Amino acid sequence: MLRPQANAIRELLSLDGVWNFQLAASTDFESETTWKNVISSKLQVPVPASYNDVLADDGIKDHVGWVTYQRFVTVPRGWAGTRIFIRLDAATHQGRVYVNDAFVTEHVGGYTPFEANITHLVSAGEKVRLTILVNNELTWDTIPPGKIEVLENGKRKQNYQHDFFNYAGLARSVWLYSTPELAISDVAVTADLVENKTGIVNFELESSQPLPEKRFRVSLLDEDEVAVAQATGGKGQLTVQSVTPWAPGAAYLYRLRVEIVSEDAAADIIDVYELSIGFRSIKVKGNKFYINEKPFYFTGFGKHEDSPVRGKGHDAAFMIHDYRLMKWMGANSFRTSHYPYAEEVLDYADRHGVVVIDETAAVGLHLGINGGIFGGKQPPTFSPDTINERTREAHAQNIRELITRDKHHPSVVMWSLTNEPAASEEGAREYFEPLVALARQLDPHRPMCYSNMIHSSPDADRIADLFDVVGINRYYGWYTQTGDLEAAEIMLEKELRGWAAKYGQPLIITEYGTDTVAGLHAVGDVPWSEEYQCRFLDMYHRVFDRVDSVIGEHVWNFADFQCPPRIVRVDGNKKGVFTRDRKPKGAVHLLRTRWTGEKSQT
Ligand code: BDP
Repeated sequence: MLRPQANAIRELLSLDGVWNFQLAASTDFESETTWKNVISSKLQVPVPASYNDVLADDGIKDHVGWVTYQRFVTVPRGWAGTRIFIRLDAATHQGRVYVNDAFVTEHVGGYTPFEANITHLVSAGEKVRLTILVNNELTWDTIPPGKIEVLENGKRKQNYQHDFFNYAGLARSVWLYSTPELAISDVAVTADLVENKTGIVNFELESSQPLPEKRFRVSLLDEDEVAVAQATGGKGQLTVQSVTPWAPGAAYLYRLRVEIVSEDAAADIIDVYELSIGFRSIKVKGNKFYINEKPFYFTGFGKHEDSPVRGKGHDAAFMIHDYRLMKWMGANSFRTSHYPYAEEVLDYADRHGVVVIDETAAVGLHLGINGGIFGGKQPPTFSPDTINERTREAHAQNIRELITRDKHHPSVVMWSLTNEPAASEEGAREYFEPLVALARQLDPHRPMCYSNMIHSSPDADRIADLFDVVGINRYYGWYTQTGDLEAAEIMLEKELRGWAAKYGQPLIITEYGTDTVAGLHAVGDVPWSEEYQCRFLDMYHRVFDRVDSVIGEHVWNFADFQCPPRIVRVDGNKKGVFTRDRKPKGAVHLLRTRWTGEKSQT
């Protein structure tokens, strides 16, 4: 599936804006008439945005089940004779699409795109009714998993193990687009950097109808629009002897231009599609991570797609602001914790040389993590009644969709297949082994990692050796040894040395941080104060600098973010070094000094 684009041949119509909205009454789609009715404009919501916080209504915010989005759109008159598609960049967590009265497609998985050819259902110049049903339910069959509980008052409540609010709806763009009848339907491409100077592109094209080789034309353009390599055919290789590499902080992008030309292979272009690529090499060797043959040390954050009012709605202003703040602090990288982010986020990282660890939505595969949710003794995580084969199939689908979607981005240097699973429980290895194998088959080039939690000590963990890099989320000095950084320092160092000794892989600290209330100051080690956050980070940095296998540090979190109501959270998780509206806490200056070497004004 190709991401839609507008160019001389293809057209793209954004359906972002205000849609009519209502809670859906039923899940019985055979008899349900929700999508056949015209929905009133009494309630309206913006797209892209999570709907939860926008309407200031708890009944909507906490609704468990389906909601309906609807709008009318006129198919452009000039699209006669083209193929017409509807594409959703995401529907969280399940979407069903209808054009007028006809069901078109459905998709489960809240953070990856899907589309459908609707040419047979619409005519150019015609006004059509688009209805999108979106479901926010999480079950043992979904990634992330969850469980719905029916309360005493009959209300349905969504429970889940992960620590961020279950925002839902159409948080990314919706598009109509056109392609010619005879079109490029897929472009698989890899870009390798050999010996730090030769660029090799392998490509494989698919078209909507079988075509002779001579009808495909491929060229590679540099940033000055100069064609540096060309080929004919649907499958092949381009070699560029001396390329400008893509490097962290020094991005250089080439454009792969793919064309279908007319039958006589003359200048007539029937279809064209362009993709940005970059040449860089990645390697894990010993306990180091190399980009373009140089050891790379990750500095940055675990992030969230989260902002006030719009929830997980993609917002270009917040995105660019976050990137600028990270650059100012000397952060060279981040992890898309805990799900695939909007594709625009990766485009920006490609363009600006930011390094990305790209994570699946497999978070919360650990039933022991949230004591209390299910009451009493926790059930085992991996069992036929909890995380089971169907969960694993959903996880596999998420891996397939993530890798297919993001494989061509030079900014993505590693896949993170899961966050904080029950890696020390029985069944963990059986669950993960085939998933790691699948990911390696889909992308034999990039390293794989996962982020583990405190229960998975080097002795207890059953899966770390399946991965190339071990991601470590640790909170000594916060959840344990609270307020005692001296004791925490000993524990942290002991554990990191344990990991280094056991497998010899590189270790990246994918989470460390403290909840911090902006403006709370204290002398001494007082948890929740800005000073404590600084002293905690400082202590961790001392330890990282002493352990050779540590190849990076991602503070948890870039900014405060919203969570479900819980007594350990005060209007959300406050571990950001920025507040939710991106005001700095004291820790940003400490990090800036460490990561840039410059003293920042406090
Ligand atoms: C880890 C999770 C992360 C949480 C964080 C925390 O990976 O999602 O927000 O801890 O507790 O367990 O703040």
